[in-house]
Amino acid sequence: MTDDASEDLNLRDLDDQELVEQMWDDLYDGLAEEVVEGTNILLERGWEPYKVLTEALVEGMRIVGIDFRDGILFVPEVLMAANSMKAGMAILRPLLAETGAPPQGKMVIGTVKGDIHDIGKNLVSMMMEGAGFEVIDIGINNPVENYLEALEEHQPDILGMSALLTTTMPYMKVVIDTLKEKGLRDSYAVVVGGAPLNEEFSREIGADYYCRDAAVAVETAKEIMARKHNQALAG
Ligand code: B1M
Repeated sequence: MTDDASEDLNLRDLDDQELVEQMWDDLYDGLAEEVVEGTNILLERGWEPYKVLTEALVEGMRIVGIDFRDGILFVPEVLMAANSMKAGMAILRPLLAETGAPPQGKMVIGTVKGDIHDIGKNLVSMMMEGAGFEVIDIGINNPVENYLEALEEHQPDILGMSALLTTTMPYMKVVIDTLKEKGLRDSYAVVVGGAPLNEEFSREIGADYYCRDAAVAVETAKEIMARKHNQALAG
């Protein structure tokens, strides 16, 4: 989509809606510098970081996802789009973490074995940090051993797992079953998420909560902590 006209384009000349649409194009084209510039301009114009995240970046990636599905975009292009999205997210991360929310609880989070998608997981981590949670992010492609190690080391309140592929989402059950075998299942609230998941799947594999997006993950995590405090008071 890059041409001479877009190279000459001054993003500051665009109104908010035009700028957001241009950012969708720039994300699609993998133009990280432009996505960063657009992110900064929207923030300068008083946009809340969460609004920039959802309306400019997440929506841009949704559009990329459609053309990836339809065979119009391929892995290398999508990887560039993902890197552009990450560049924009890097600007927003400290702003979202800076909310001054009181300390809440601790979460270990990771993408399951066989799966290297991490944008959604990173977004959940960012939003959770912003809500006052300590987040230990163990990255992508995690076998059950990695989860067990992190749980033992950090003793979190919540275990979060992310999966973006229909072929990798069943691995969440492997982790949950292993926790059961080791008598550890009840020590953690298990929260799962990722585009191909749903409530029913979450119930089937024995997770405690399915969250459709990062905002729901934060609300759910707060609920988990409130319940835990109430139980501690009652006990
Ligand atoms: Co992939 N990919 N990809 N990909 N990719 C999908 C997932 C796909 C749906 C695209 C498509 O065909 N339409 C498809 C899966 C189809 C399926 O399983 N049925 C697919 C495929 C097929 C593949 C490959 C197999 C392609 C290939 O190699 N031929 C390959 C697999 C690699 C692997 O993992 N082993 C692959 C590779 C890649 C890239 C590396 C190029 C890149 C990933 C880069 C990266 O993550 N660093 C990539 C991308 C970017 C996508 C799409 C386009 C976008 C994903 C994304 O980042 N979305 C995706 C299309 C789609 O999802 N529609 C696609 C934005 C992000 C904010 O949303 O991750 O859904 P999402 O997170 C959301 C919620 O799901 C939720 O909160 C977030 C929003 O707030 N959430 C949680 C997520 N985790 C959560 C955890 C929680 C709570 C909520 O609690 C713990």
